[in-house]
Amino acid sequence: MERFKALKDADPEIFSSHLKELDKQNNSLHMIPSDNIASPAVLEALSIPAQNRYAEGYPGKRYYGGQEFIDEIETAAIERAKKLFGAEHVNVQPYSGSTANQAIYFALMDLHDTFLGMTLSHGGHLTHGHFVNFSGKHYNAVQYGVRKDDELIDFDQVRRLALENKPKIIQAGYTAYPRIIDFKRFREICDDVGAYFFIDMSHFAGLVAGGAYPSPMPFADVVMTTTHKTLRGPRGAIILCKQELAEKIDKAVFPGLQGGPHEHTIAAKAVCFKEAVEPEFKDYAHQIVKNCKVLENIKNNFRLVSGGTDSHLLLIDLQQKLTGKEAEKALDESGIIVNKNTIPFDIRKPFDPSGIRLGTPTLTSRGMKEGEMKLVSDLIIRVLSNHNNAEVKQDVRKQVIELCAKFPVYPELSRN
Ligand code: DSN
Repeated sequence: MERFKALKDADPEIFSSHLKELDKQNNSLHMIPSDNIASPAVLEALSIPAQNRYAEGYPGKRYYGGQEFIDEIETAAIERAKKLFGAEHVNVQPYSGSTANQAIYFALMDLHDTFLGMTLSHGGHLTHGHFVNFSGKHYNAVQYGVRKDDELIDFDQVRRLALENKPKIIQAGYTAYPRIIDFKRFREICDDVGAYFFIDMSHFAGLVAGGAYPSPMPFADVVMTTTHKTLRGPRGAIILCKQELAEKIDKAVFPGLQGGPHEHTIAAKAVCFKEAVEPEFKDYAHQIVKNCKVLENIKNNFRLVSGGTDSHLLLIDLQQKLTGKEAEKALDESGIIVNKNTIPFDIRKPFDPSGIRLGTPTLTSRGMKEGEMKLVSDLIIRVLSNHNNAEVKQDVRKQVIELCAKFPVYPELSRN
């Protein structure tokens, strides 16, 4: 059967947008570090008819009948995630990282309780306590950051804020921190003040699964990860925790926050966990980091926050030679997709900050290695150094298309 034939016939408008997006993914270098390319098996799982069912509750304890096969799917996802990460308990129902984080706070704190999280502009996330987000409005979110001199986590500040504020939770795990996090130091501070240690490993979970980044599991009380970033599964999230917190976490997810679980997405999560124990996934995870290390070349022309990377992402300080917004636009015009990003102690505003964030998960999933990354870093430097030069951008665009043609995205998908 022709792929997406029913969609093409029923809704040519959406089908056409889908084809254009597929072409964009194929003909550009996607370097937003939270993006990736899910496998065809994950995409297929997302379209199975399990999507038709309501299944409030958990396997064996549902509020609706006829759930034996839905239970099979969810139990497989739970068991596979437990094995993959060495977790005592896993909840696979969260719709997204934001609702998963909300569930964790809901489970472990009362309204207006205090927690410590990293400030957004130093690499945190809105749900780590930003004042515009529920996490900053419903709780007393005390924010820590990185040191000015080396842009690494300021553990003296974390300890001081923890002692002063006696938080219920200390949160670590970020969206724009290129370095390895010292989980042990956080654990020690948590123990000193009697706080739960919560790690949001969304960005690096695939690296953990593949052994390319230390596992937070031995140190954490609760860990959350989205399943679509380096883990390369469907959009969604899971919560992993110690058995003693299992009931609190499960009750917070359902009935606390969510309704019917998205069982087709849970099936796709199960597929992703199966893929992530394969030897090829280890190679992929290590290759992500190796590829990112090659991009450190960029530091010959632009300053890298913290001087480089140990992970899948880099943060470039454009040093006022151009703004983040200008850089994002110039790279986009050249076929390289990145996102503007604040840098620690940024003097500019988030909508046009001083930096850009980029990473290697998507290019690694396409099969690119160190040789291609050297070319990619040269192209990025060329565009950033000539961001107003249309000829340069056109030439880079041509080179990007040539490179992309060698590493097609979903070649098996019909374009008719
Ligand atoms: N929006 C994600 C990111 O880009 O890092 C975090 O949720």
